[in-house]
This record gives sequence, C-alpha cells and structure tokens, in this order.
Amino acid sequence: KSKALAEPVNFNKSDIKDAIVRHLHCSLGTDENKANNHAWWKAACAAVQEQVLERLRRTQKSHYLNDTRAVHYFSAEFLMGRLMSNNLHNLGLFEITDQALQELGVSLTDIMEEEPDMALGNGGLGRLAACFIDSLATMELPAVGYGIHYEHGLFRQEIKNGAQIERPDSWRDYGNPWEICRPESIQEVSLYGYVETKYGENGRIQKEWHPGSIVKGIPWDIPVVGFGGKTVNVLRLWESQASNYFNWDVFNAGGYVDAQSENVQAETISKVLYPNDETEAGKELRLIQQYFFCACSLKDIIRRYKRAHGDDWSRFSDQVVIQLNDTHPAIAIPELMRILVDRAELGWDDAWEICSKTFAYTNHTLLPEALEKWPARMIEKILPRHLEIIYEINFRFMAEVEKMWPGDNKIKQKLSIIEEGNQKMVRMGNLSVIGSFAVNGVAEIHSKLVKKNLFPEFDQMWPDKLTNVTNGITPRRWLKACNPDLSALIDKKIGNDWPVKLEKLNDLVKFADEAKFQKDFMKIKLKNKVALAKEVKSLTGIEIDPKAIFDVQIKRLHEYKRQHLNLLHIMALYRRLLENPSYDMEPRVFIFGAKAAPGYKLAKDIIYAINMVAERINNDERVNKKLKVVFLPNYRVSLAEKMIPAADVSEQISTAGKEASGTGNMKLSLNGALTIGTMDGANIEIAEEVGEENIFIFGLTVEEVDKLHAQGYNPYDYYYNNAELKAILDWLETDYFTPGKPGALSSLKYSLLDGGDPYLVLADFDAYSKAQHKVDLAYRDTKNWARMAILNCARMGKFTSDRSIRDYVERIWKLDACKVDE
Ligand code: 26Q
Repeated sequence: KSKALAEPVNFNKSDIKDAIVRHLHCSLGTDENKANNHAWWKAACAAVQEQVLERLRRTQKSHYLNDTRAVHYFSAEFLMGRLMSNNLHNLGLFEITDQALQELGVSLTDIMEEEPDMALGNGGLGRLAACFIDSLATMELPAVGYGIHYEHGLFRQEIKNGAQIERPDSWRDYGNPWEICRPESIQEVSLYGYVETKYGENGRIQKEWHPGSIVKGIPWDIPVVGFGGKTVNVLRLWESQASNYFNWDVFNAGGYVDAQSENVQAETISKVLYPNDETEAGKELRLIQQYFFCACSLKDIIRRYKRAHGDDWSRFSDQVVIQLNDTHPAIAIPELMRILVDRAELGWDDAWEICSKTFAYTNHTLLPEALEKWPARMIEKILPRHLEIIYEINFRFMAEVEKMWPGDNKIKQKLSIIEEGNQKMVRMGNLSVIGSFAVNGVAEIHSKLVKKNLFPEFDQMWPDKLTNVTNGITPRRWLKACNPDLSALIDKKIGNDWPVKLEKLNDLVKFADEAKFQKDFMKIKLKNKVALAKEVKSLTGIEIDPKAIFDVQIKRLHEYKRQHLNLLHIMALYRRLLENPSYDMEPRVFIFGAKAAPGYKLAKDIIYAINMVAERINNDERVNKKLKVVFLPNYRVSLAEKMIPAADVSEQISTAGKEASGTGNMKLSLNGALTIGTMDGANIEIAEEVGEENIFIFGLTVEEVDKLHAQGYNPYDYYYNNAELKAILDWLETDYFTPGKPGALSSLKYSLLDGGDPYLVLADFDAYSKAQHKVDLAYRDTKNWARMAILNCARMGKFTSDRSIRDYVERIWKLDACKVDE
C-alpha cells in the first residue's frame, strides 16, 4: 500500500459507531429510534469532523513550526458540492463508516442525500477552485482558499411549464456541520469616505483615508481534507456583518435612521452570489463583495506573517503567493499597495517590488463581455484611495510603455489600465497583468490566444510572464467517489494508487481489447445508466431506456456553448423519423443540465425550447422508442456526480476559440464517455491524449472561424443551402412544439438569422450532424465502443488537478510540500 493510502490510525468501525451514536445523543439530543435520515447525517458528519479537526490542528502546527511558504487562492467562488462522501474517501473511512451505519440499520448512501450542495459558485471557475484545493491538500502543500461566505449560493432552478424559475438556495438553513466560526480572527474593512492629503515632517506626502463606514468580516473555516488524510488545509470564507461603531459620523450628525440603514447594507455584502457568469454586471454591490473578501483576506495573511516576521517586510513575497482566480479579486493589488505605502510607510518602489512578486493571475475567458471593467467614478466613491493608487500604478506603467514604444499613443491607449471615453473605466485585466509576476491561461489553445489576441503587447514587454497551466479535475471526487463500481474494477486491474497517480490509468490500455474487461466495463456503465434512469424518472416522470445511448450536455447555458446546436440536431433526427419511420438510428436519449443567468433572455428561451421540443418528442409514439429528450432541473455538483458515470456521449460543442478550457469534458471522458466536440479549449488536448480515432471532432477551427468572420459571415447562406436546416428553423416558428402559441420559440430562429448567428451555429450544423451520424454508427459496434470508452478513461491521466497544481508549483508558486507530523 502506498503511503498516501494509509488507513487512519486508531479509528475502527466500532469507534465510528460509538462516535455517531454519541453525537446523536449529545449533539443532536435524539436517539437511534427517533433519528431520521437528516439527524443520522448530522451525527455522522460530526463524527467525521472530529477526525478532520484533529488533523487540521496537526497540519496548522506543522505549517507554523516550519514557517512554510504558502499559496493563497483568492476566488469569489468555490463550488464545493457535498463534502461527506469526499471527506470519508479522503480519510480512508468510507467503507468502515458504510459498515458501521449498516450495523446501526442506516444506509450511508441515503443519509448522504441529506447534505445540501455547497453551491458557492456558478460553474467551471468555481469548481476548478474546489478541485485545486483538494489537490493542494492531497499533495501536502501549504495553502489557504479565501472567498465569500454567501448566505445564498447559486439559485435553485425549477422548471415550470418548460421555463426556468429561480428560487433562493438556502444551503445553511439547518446548519453546516463542516464549518467552524473563528471569531478570534474577525477583520474590519473600510468603505466610502474621502482621502486626506497630509505633509509629514520629512516633507513626504501622506495619504489618510477617512472611511465613511466600516464592516466586519467574520471568518468561517471549512477544512479541506487531502486524500490520505494527512494534510487538512482550510477554505476561509468571509461573512459580512455591521460593525458596532460603524458610521459614527452619520450617527453623531443626527442621522440615526441613515446609520441604521447602512447597517442593513453591511449585511447584504455576503448575502448572495451573483449568478451571471461570463457577463460583467457592473453593480456596486459586486465590487464591494470583491473588495470585502480581498481586504479581509489580506489582513488575515499579514497578521499571520507579522506573527512570524514582525515589521520586516523583506520576506513577505518569499512567504506569500496570492493566486487571483480571474480578475474578480484584482482589487487586492491596490489594496496591498495601500497597506504597504499608507500604513507600513514603505516607499512606492519598495512596495511595488513586494506587490508584484506576490500576485499571479489566471485568466479564464476571452469573451469581451466577460472582461471586467469598473467605472472609475464607482471605484472613487467606494474606494477613493484605491483609485488614486490605480492611477499611480498606471502613470508609472505608462512611462514604461513610452520607453518601449516612444510616442505611440495608440498602444498607450490600449495598454492603459484606464479606458478613456464617455465615462472612464478601470480595466481589471490590465491591472492584473501589470500587478502580477505570472499570468496563465487554462488550456494550451486558450493561453496561445491570450498571448496572441488579448495581451500581445504585454507579452512583448514581459516575454516570460504569460504562460499556460491546463486545467484539471480531482479524480477522487470525479471517479473514485462518484463511480465506485468502476473504481473497484480499476483497483482490481491495476492497483489502488491511481487516485493520486492518475497516469497509472494508462495501465488499463493493455486491457482495452480484452473481452472480459470490456464486458465488465460496459456492465458498470449500464448499471450506472439504470441508476440515472431511475433518477430521471423520479425527477421528471420521463421513462428512458438504459440500453439507449445516453448523450449528455451539462454546463451553464450560453450561446457560445451552443446547446441550441444540439437542439437543432435533435429536431433534425425527429424530422427524419417522421418522414421515414424506419429511419435507421440507435435509440438515443439526449440529456441536458443547465442553468441560465436570470437576466439572459436568449439563454432562458433556449431552456424553454429544449423543454418544449422534449415534451413533443417524448409523447410522440411514432418516435419515442428511438428518441427521447430530458432536461434535468437544477443541475449542480451532486447531480453531475450521478449523470457523469452514466454518460455514453459527452457534448463539448462550443464555437472554436470561445471555451477557455472546459472541465466537464475531462470528467465525462474519465468516466468512459466519448466526446463529440470542436477543436476548442481542452478538447484539443483530450483528442491528443485519447487519439483522433477515439473522439468525434467536427466543425470549424479557430483559424476557420476567424476567416469566416473576416469574409463576412451570412447565416442565410446556410439557411437557403440546407433544406433540412431551413425546415427545422421554420418549424420553430410554428406552434408544433407550443400548441396554441405560434412564435413562442421564434427568438431562437431570429438570433440565428437576422441576429447574425454570432457563434456560427448554422455554419457548423452540417459537420455536427455528420459527426453525430458517426457516433450512431460507432455505437453499433459494441466491442469497439467499449474499447474506445476504456481508452478514454485510461488516457485521462494528464487531466488530474494534481498535475495542474504541479504545473502551478513549478512554473509559478515555487512551493515545497510540508509533511504533517503524526
Ligand atoms: C463577473 C462580474 C460580475 C459578476 C459575475 C462575474 C463572473 C462570474 C463567474 C464572470 C465569470 C464567471 C465564471 C467564469 C467561468 O466559469 N469560466 C470558465 O472557467 C473554467 C475554468 O477555467 C473553464 O474551464 C471554462 O472554459 C470557463 O468558461
């Protein structure tokens, strides 16, 4: 047995039983006879948490004694999902806890369903942060995740008459057994007010920020258990609260009521996660959220640094590296400058030296609408001193640009942190590149495009700053925990250390042609499909045949991700079946999971269209033996864990150049689904790993997309030249799918024709349709399909988030592991 897989010492089945029953009695005030599943779940969590906290204490002691350099992962989102199964697996306690509970007459699987998802994120970026902190702990690296303790995570999605309805997510209503409040580490954060300029004795200009209000940040710690259970790091999330002596000025001036109303405001800061990913909202509260958690986190880091190093700032950037998860925490850069210059009274150059050795920035998008910009006036109002500092950073940076490109005002305009115009805007991407020592994209192609299209001049100025770290996923959650049968089969074939050495999966390649292994592999897939079919039935009432191809598209709803391309093809199949009842196709179930940002009209229209088309097809006796469409409501991490092990086909069909990486593509492939996808994001690297013959690649490449746009793309060319496509688009305008309501789906057609089809859905339709036909034919060759599925799983080694973290450590963070003393 490898060391990482060592069993926890001194904790056996009867200890677990005792601990659970003890918590049932002493923490929950109930007993074995009265307890319902929820109480059992809480008691079991509490029993596990005892073990977790012991290891947390040891980890913190080791890190303190070794005065370790640590990475601080700043992210407005951590999409953690459920923690129980993960913690049990990582502690090596899953099996014996399962048995202990069985002996108590309780099913672990059932009680785990009681746990609400911790959905403090939108999608890919938030889930990536969660996978990364899992890997950091597993690799025994000193790390802290910093974020926001939202009272309400991403909304719960209901589907009413086909349309999305948003309901508040209340993940903490019955308490969160994993979190610990740390009142001893409360921080205070200033907002609003004005800046006073003073002249010190030495003639030095001193700036003093007189804040208009102060809010408290309450830290909640979520332990992050590494696989093997040795290192337990923390995710520290800040909750806002009104400070007691908040806004005294207003209060003293007789503004008692105003002072009270600002109290309410303080509490709204961490109230709710913004649900619009990939679009910039420009809302004041969002900027306050960002500053709030960055300011709290920096104070926390500095307090810890000072405990070891006092007022000597010279080692700060040796001990502290801060990774900015996109630009959402970019305001941390001027905040650290403010602390160093105004508070620690360092000179600007010394402060900048420290600052620009501390931060590194990950870019997750090229979409112009997703690049954060804030009105300078808004920053001035909320953070007046920070705006001054941003101007100063920019002023000095412009001098460097002048040195490099003398007299070139075009380039200055382009690189400036400040966008001039109607109203001045602060470009957070530029600020992040200028203030960081490293900038990375999240897949090879994405990083190339970041260099070539987004920041080419920055790349010229600092040729080593821009780099790539391809995303990854934790195989502990996304294979071992979510697909236990496949995991057991893999253990049997190649041993059990693949969860920490995922490249070992490659040893499965030699069994890819073995009939017995193929049978076992596909039997597990079928079992997972049966389980999902049951879930589908209970969630939607729809019956699906586990023998059909399960074709899955699960991701946020976006035009660039092209769920509507999938839908148009489904309509094409439907039409072919109606025109020719003996149309030869393998039975297929198309399954969707997707949330639309509440204000994204077309995204919501696409969800509605999927549901209306689904209803018509599923109830059409002429076709529903061969074709079904399911939209599973409220897609989230825990639902993904049920869908991914059951998928045969993985839809990764974004317009080339638009999906920075994708990570669902990796999870599906790891679980033996075959990808139908474009040459975009990490699909390209997946194709490279699995081999062109084990993936269905189609459609325009980035170069072809650029060329088509340059030529002048006209979607009508495709509409008039493809009779099937024309018929489908026209179909959308009838009331065939929305009886009595003709035109209810026409916004979709409009966006693809008069709307200009910005994501080239029509241009890729024919290639997609042909690739889907290849999928259909391939599935009929059961043996070869099994072989391809096995090879997909076997060749996913590269995409473990442990490899991503290794890349970050070597290229950016320069961290050492720290063994935790037993
Ligand atoms: C910004 C401003 C105001 C409000 C919200 C936002 C906001 C929030 C979330 C903007 C973007 C996001 C999330 C982006 C995201 O999830 N990007 C995805 O990141 C993944 C991890 O790198 C990639 O795999 C995906 O390709 C990328 O789309």
